[in-house]
Amino acid sequence: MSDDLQALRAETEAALAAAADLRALDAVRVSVLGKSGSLSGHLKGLGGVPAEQRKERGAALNRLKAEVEALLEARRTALEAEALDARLRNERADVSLPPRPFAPGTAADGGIHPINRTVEELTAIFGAMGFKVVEGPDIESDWHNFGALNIPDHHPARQDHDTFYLPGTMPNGHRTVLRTHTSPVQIRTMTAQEPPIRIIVPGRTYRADHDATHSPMFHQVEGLVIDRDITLGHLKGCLIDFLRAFFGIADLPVRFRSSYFPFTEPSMEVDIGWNRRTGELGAKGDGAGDWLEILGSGMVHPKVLANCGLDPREWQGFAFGMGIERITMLKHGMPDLRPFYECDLRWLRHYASDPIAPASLHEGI
Ligand code: 2NL
Repeated sequence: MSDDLQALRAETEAALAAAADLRALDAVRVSVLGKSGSLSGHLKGLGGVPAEQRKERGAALNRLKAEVEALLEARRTALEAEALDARLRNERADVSLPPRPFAPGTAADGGIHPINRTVEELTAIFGAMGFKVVEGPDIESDWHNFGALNIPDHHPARQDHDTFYLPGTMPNGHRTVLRTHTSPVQIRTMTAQEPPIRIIVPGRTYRADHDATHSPMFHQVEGLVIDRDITLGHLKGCLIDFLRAFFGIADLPVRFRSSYFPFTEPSMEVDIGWNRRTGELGAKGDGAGDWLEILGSGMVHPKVLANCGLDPREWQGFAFGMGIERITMLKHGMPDLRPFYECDLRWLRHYASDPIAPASLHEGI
């Protein structure tokens, strides 16, 4: 390469190294490769080069041009990375900013729906006991919803549940239903993973029923514990602790009453103490004390375990289920379930909870 081109390359390299930001870099590009740039000047001057040197000179200029373009690109990449590093160092979210003020006269400017609040509370309480949350599909096969749970084809429970059957079948021939409880998610969990299992399953469920205390879409939470040595004692301790934490009443009376479900044996319904006259939950005292049914539970039926591929001689456990609307209504003294889904802003503002204060055990829920 001729001396003048070597000098041009050295100058360009020095200018590139000195370019401290992308604007300076662009100025270097224009001064070398721009219309009246130094390299462009040499290219234009090719016509005046003696014919025998022109070919070689032209090739050298083109090589230099490619070299300069590569150097520019490399410097650009380096400067962009530096600029990003600097932004990441300097830009921080200001977490001290105050929240948006509530609209005058309202309890909350966007709040947590009481159903979701109850799910948050359940998750906090059972989470502290080592349970994990699992979810599953609303549209289920009748095997996961009924068959695996020891509810055979013509069992009255299939009618009791007022099931919404959907048109068509699954590829394996099973009928499709809107799940009538969240148990199919536990069936899927037991089928898919080895015990120990300790899960709660909150979610939407569907039954063809509609009045002041029933909605065709409602919410349930079920729990499942499977291990080698789980007993009825574990079931009772777990549910007593849960009910007292959820209702915030340390001495809430809890009663276990024998019952029947096809998927548990033995089965027990669980009642809590309340005052029928005032609707108040808690210890009985003034003679108006009564029991209120709150949830269902039992030891998982050996047939259900076997249906999920678990050997009932090796594994056992307990399960329970309850309605989320029902426990939410009881906790807050709500008389009617329909407003949960009516989106009346006055009702929502009254019952919504603060989105910035999530449920936690520290609040004594
Ligand atoms: C109720 C009763 C209950 C269960 C749900 C369950 C699930 C599996 C196996 C065994 Cl996979 N049991 N769930 C057990 C007992 C009662 O719910 O009254 N719910 C509102």
